[in-house]
Amino acid sequence: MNATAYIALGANLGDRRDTFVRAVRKLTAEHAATWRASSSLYETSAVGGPAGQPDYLNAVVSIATRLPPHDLLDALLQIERLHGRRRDVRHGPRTLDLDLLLYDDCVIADDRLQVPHPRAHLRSFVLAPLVEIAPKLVHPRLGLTVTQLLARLENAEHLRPCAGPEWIADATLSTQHSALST
Ligand code: PH2
Ligand code: MG
Ligand code: MG
Repeated sequence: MNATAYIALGANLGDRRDTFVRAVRKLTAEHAATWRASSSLYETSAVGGPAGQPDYLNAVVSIATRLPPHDLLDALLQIERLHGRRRDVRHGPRTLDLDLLLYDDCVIADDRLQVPHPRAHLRSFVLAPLVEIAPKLVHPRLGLTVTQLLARLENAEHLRPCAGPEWIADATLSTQHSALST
């Protein structure tokens, strides 16, 4: 049975948009996942971490997947590594961050994985794209919709929309092409 998962994408190094496209393409091509929806791309100032970091590109996508949550986490970490992700400085600049935000209405808290993502409800660069694709989605731990959570945010970071949801077309099209050619 397929689960619905919501994944946040973030990057502030390299060709951020191209990285997003290739990451979604990889996830859907190789990891038993089907793309469902994607938000617009937003440019945001870095929150936390060392001062003077480049701006982030942020987005959220939803997928249907047969992977159990921990296997999906492994797939996301593997794709981060493929894009040269290093984990030396907390909240330091990164080529690619793939955060599992929600997995159906599961609540998971173990030493590897926390779902819903523990900071998702605090960050407008996560909530605003999530509201764009699933405004009625309920946060299973807090019992509020993502729209309500976004409205409650104080000091929300400013988001600059910089591409509509069609950025993903490159990723899904290529998945279809590669499916045809194999
Ligand atoms: N991710 C972080 C830390 N800070 N700031 C922005 N604007 N966007 C992010 O995705 C982000 C961040 C840790 O994952
Ligand atoms: Mg993150
Ligand atoms: Mg992360």
